[in-house]
Amino acid sequence: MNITHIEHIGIAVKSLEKAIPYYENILGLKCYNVEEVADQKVKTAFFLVGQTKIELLESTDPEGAVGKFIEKKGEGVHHIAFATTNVQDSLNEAAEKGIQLIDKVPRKGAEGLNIAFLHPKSTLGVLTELCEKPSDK
Ligand code: CMX
Repeated sequence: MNITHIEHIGIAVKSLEKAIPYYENILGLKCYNVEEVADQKVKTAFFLVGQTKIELLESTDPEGAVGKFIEKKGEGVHHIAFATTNVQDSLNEAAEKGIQLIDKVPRKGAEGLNIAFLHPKSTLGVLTELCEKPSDK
């Protein structure tokens, strides 16, 4: 699949306003970007830890993926995102190996990345995102 590193860990929170101070004041990280991703029905906040980001996710719609997740499971780790050199190739490979895809083709995610998700029912319960910087191609 050509996975290079963990791009980010997505964490569902009820409120960015309440969650950001924990990451800044207790963990000592700096929130460097807050961005709404309308397509995904979330508002996101990013922190950099080495090469990996923490992405906090606040739902903007109770019927969205994060809204439903918080309603069912509460706050917590929502997904892991792996950086790959080519998301479409990785999706094709996963599909060939019998993994259920949520996205058959990449779409635009936060920070301009090309992203796609694998279904948690075929990835041992972990919602898995594959992502790629457009310039990586
Ligand atoms: N991790 C693990 N399991 C999850 C999950 C998650 N994040 N979200 C849902 N599930 C499980 C549920 O617990 C449920 O399991 P059971 O059937 O055993 O109860 C099952 O998946 C179905 O869940 P659901 O609440 O009925 O939700 P849907 O089937 O409508 O959608 C999913 C589930 C994964 C297809 C949907 O959340 C999705 O498309 N996710 C990808 C997009 C996304 O998460 N976007 C937000 C982040 C965007 C960003 O990072 O910018």
